[in-house]
Amino acid sequence: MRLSQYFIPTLRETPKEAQIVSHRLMLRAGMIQQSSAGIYNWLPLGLKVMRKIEQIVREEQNRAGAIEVLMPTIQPAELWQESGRYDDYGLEMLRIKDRHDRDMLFGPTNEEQITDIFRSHVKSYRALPLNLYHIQWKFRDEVRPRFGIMRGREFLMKDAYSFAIDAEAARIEYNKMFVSYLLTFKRLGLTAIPMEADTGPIGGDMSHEFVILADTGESEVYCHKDWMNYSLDAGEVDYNADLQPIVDRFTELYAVTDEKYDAADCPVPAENLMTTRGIEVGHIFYFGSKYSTPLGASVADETGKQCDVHMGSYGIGVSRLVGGIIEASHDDKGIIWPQSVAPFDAVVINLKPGNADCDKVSEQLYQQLLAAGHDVLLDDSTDSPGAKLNAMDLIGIPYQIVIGPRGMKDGIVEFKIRKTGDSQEMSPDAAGQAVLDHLAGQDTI
Ligand code: 5CA
Repeated sequence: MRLSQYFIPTLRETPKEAQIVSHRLMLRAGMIQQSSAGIYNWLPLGLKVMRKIEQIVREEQNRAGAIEVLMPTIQPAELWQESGRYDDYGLEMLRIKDRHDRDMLFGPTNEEQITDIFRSHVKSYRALPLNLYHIQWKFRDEVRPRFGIMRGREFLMKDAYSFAIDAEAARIEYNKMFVSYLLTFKRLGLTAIPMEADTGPIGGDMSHEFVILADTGESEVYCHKDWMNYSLDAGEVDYNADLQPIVDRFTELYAVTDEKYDAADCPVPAENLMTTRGIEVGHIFYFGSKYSTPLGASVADETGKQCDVHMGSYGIGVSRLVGGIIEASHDDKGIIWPQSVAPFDAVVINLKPGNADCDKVSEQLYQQLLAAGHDVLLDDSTDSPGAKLNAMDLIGIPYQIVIGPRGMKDGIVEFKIRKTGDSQEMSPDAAGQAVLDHLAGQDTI
């Protein structure tokens, strides 16, 4: 992509309304623009990152055996009246009337809708277990939308719903999602800690919040400091095997959100306890037959007896993650994208468009990286060199090749790694190769 033909409306000034770094940087990098309180336009760069996150989430859901569907954003009120949540959900639910005066709503979550799909089609235990998910916009009329897309009113969520014949089979489904979340967040360059949490309006008696640590997080969290050394490799996971040992390993260390914290019975001595703030990027729930009983989602078991199915639901805040990753990975110059979600793999910065040597070498490098299958940005804009370099540091593409007239006299360009700031002068060929080598290494931050 040539910057001169693209749309990245960066801002020089720091927007006053933005209180946290990810919101400031997203506005300054031209990723989003507010439409109304808690509702945002996604501009090209923001959309690209969100789509990459969405794709990683999708791949990991599929790998864990969940099956993608797409439910509508607008749901009929009747389903929520059946479950009893139509009144309970209160002012957070955006209620709409259609032209026939029918009560509709913009879905804040989809337990009822998915249970309706299930009860219409599944009648026997033989079809179980089943896990269906979608990635769809939600609306919650939050009292205090804030921090940009981190607590929006409209936001993109991946929500999966599992159906199983009994509590034991449901736990197996819960464990698959638990483990897939660890792998998903790792691919996004994040350490997300599963914490015991309250279930809120979704309900149920077992739940874990997946929290990334950041000073600007909304909730206070308490966890054992050894947590930071825990990590799971994809190679360790076999979704057909018993995942309980992995879940046990990742729940044996103390980690709770503030609603569950009680200083009096905290088992971790003060010197080993981290009290910090966190951002909830995912939340998983097991709630048995809370929805299947009122909505009549039952199947015949092996003996022919009708049983209400045991359900769980599993959310990931896809749009929130864009901000969450920035909170976890930035410096005073701007964003530092992990390679897995970077809006472009690399940028070729031509400091002096119009200079024949700079144009020729920039174009060659751009074409070489494109031909190797990479998504590359060519900065061919006519801003001053200083403004260009600042803007590219701000938007945080992992690798830069900088081509300027001074270097061109000696046949050299600069290869720079955004994360470390390391830069080296070298021939254009060597710089092209350096980018290819780094991209092949799949560095994650
Ligand atoms: N039905 C369940 C699981 S599918 C559910 O709705 N869970 S939730 O309420 O915890 O939301 C799932 C995830 O969506 C949260 O972990 C969070 O990452 C994200 N999320 C929730 N509210 C917002 C919001 N207002 N803005 C951005 N992301 C949000």
